[in-house]
Amino acid sequence: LHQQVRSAGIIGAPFSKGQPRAGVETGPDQIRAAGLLHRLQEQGCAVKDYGNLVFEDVVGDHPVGRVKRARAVGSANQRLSEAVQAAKKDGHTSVMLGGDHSLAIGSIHGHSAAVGELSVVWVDAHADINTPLTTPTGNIHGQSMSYVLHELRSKVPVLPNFSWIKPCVSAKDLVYIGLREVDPGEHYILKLLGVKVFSISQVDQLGVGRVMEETCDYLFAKVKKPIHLSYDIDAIDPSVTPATGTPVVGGLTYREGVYITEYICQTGLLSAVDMVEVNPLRGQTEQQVQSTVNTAIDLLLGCFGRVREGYHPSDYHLPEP
Ligand code: 6HN
Ligand code: MN
Ligand code: MN
Repeated sequence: LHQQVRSAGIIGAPFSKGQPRAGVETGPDQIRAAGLLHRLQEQGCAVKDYGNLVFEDVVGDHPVGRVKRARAVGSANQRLSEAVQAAKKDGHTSVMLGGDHSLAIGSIHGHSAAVGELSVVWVDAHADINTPLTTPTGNIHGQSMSYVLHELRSKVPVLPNFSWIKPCVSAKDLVYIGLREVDPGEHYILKLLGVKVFSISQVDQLGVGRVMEETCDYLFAKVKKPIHLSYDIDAIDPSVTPATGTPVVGGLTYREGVYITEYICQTGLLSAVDMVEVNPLRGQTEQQVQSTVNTAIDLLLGCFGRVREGYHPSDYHLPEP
């Protein structure tokens, strides 16, 4: 039925302070309530649920330059980093349910602390690579990659509660898929560092099949490193996943989005995944919320071996009349 035994270590991260919109902190519970654990088990995946992290309130978290709520984001991510390290040490593929995308800082940091050098596949409408000095909004969910990239170390001031973060990803080990709303400072950084980007325009040009082939050819050119898949639900078109804080028209189709997860899964190198920015309060109807949450689940099922062609058990016998 399944080529290899997979196991998912689920970490709920009900955190929203990397951006201003309430509701994204309910993502982990909504995704669980819609049946994620049962659906994973049904497809033969072992599951360990570590529950939800508890994040302490930070008083006096006033802006640092333009950056909002740095202290809360720094301490939440430190806690998350430890949780991801524990899940990796227990032998699981780490699954971080967000929460906003600032959580990628701790998730990537913890993953790298546990396994060493990583490849990062970042699927998003946005590049989330503003520095604290280029950010147009001050929201840290738009800056996550800048804190973990070696190459940006000298461009990123150390914020309060961020001193534990050690850059741990090289620009050559990062691939973006689905970008369609990139700020000028971010675009400059991507060109400066020569980051591999498959914008939504390249998905149109090449098709998702070639995008994934080229993604893996590029990442595996030298050595095969464990993959960190950071999946922002706003990568998918808002007609499918409207319940998110920063929707951008013209996104990946449901099928393209799922194909990315199937392809990454079959590399056998998926070691940690983030599913972030599901915000039930941003849905205008129950149907919009359900469509967003169910798509997040289908993306995670794809990460753990679900294939759309179907299955049969290896001992299947055709009934004789
Ligand atoms: N996300 N580029 C914008 C900013 O505020 O820096 C939007 C970021 C969106 C972040 O969707 O995870
Ligand atoms: Mn985004
Ligand atoms: Mn994002």
